[in-house]
Amino acid sequence: MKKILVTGARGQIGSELVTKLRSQYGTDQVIATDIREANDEGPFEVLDVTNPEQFFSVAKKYEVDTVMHLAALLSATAESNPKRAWDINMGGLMNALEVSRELELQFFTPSSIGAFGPTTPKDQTPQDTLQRPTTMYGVNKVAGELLCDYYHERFGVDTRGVRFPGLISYVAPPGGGTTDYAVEIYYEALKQQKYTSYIAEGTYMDMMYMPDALQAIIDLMESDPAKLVHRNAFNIAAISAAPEDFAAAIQKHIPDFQIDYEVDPVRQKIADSWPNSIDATAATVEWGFKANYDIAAMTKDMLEKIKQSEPAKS
Ligand code: VAH
Repeated sequence: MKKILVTGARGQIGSELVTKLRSQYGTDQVIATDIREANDEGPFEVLDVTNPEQFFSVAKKYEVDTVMHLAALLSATAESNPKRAWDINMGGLMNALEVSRELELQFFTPSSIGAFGPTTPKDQTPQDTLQRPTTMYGVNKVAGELLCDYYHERFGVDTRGVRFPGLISYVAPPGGGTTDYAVEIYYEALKQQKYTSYIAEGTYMDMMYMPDALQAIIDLMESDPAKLVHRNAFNIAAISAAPEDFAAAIQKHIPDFQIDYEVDPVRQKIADSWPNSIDATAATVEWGFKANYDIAAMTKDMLEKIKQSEPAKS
């Protein structure tokens, strides 16, 4: 029976991943951890992933067999404090890998389209290609991909991971990401029928609805390891879109919705360094990856779910 420790459990991915894992494997089989205390219906521990002793003792206490390591600073926050980002993103990852090695645990951590840079082919970015990111977040992601490969080759740790696009969800808002606009736009559309985008018109990035992201994690972790040629950095993709594409999808439900632009140069520079779209063939061939939500289906569901969760405000 799987017993899973999740770090960053109060984050955008973690908050929904814990719920989905508990529905699949049982509440007591999933230990949620985060740097901040939480009221949680299942097992929860405060865990600072940069503290190796604390990390080891929590994993040992619950006798977990899997670590899903999500605790990290995202791209925009990392650019504002690169040294702290290195310490958390790389120090935390090393501790997670060391615990997984010592306790012989299966391991998942996400990479990102942020692992690519301005010299990477921008359209249908290949699975194996040039990776020279120009952000601290991207440096962390490339180094993380290589470190996870190393722990598999050198120590036999069953490490696995995907390169996530920008993730869109309605449960826990993202914090400090470049793609956060694609979440904010839905809330603003319902609140005031308009949104001022900090990312310029015509800026394409790969995006994905959270349900597809969560299913991808479970499918990869349950897949036959003998079929995995790549392990820690599978490109996965669903929706290549620019701000005006979100606006057009929203206008099908809120005809008066308007978008305008006040570009944030820092986050625009990050977005411009990332691909317009990525090729997910390897994930489909090696473990059957498939996205179910396109921008129309995601928009319909996002607007409905936000209305249900915030009836008074929207
Ligand atoms: C960010 N949402 O914007 C994250 C993600 C691909 C983007 O890594 O930093």
